[in-house]
Amino acid sequence: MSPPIHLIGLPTDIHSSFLRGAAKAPVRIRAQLVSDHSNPASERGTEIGAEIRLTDRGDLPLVEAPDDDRLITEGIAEILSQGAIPIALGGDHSVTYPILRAIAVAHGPVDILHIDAHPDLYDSYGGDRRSHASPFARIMEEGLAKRLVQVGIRTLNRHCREQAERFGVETIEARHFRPGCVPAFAGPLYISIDLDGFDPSCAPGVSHLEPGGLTARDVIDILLAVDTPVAGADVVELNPDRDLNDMTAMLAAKMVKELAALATAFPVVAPAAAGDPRPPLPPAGGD
Ligand SMILES: [Mn+2]
Repeated sequence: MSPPIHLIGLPTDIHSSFLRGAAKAPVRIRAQLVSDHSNPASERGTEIGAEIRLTDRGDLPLVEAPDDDRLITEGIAEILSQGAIPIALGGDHSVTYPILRAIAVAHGPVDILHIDAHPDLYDSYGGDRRSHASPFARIMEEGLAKRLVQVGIRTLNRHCREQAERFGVETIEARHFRPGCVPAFAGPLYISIDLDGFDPSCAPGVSHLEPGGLTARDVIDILLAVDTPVAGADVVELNPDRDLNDMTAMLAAKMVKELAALATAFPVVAPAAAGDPRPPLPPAGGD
C-alpha cells in the first residue's frame, strides 16, 4: 500500500520581506481542499480518501522566533519517522530550508523541482540571511540538494545569476518555458511550489505579483509528467489578504491534491523502513 501523505501547516511570516499575509495561508488552503466547490479527484485519476491517504496534522505552533526552524525540522522528521510523506503548507518560502534539513537526514541530498518567479538565491536580503528570498542559497551551501531545477523564473538580477552559476542551479526561465522542457529526475524528489511562480492572472493572492508567469495548466502538466519517487513537497507564499474570491487558495489546494496524488503514485522508500540512519546535521546556517 502507498504511504500516507501528511499535511502540515507552517503559519509564519517571519522572513517575509515586503508584505505580511503568508502566515494566514494554511487555514485557507485547507478550507478549499474540503470545499464542496470541487471533489476529491486528482487529475491522475486517484482520489483523496480512496487511493490517496491524506491526513491533516494541523499547524505547527510557530511563534516567529528563531527557534521556529527547529520546530519545523523536528515536525517534518516526525512525519518521516512514521513512514509518511510530508506536504507542508506555508508560510513564507523561508520554511523550505528547515524542511529540507529533515528531508536530507532521512534521504540524503535530494533532487529539487522548484516552481517560482524568483530564484530565492540571495546570499542575504534586507540584511536577513534567512529571508524568504534566500532559502535555496542556504540549501545549496549545506549540500541538501544534489540537483536544483527552477522553473518559471523571471526576476534574475546579476547577483542571483552569479549565485545560480556558483551552485550549479538549472534555471528554466519563464521566457524559455515550453511544455515538456522540465527534465526527468533520478530522485528522491522534493517539490517546492511558490504560488508567485504562476502568472498573477491565475494567482493574484501573493505578496510579489510578477507578470509573465506559468499557467495553472503548465504546472499541473509538469506534475503529471513526473515519474520519480517523491520525498516531500511544499506550497508556499499564498497571501490571503491579496486574494480574489479565494482563487489562489483554490489553486494552492489543487496543487496539494496533485502533489498528494503524485507522491501516492511514486512514493519514496520510507526512511523508517530503509534502516539507513544518517549522521546528525551540522548547526543551521543563516543565523
Ligand atoms: Mn517567489
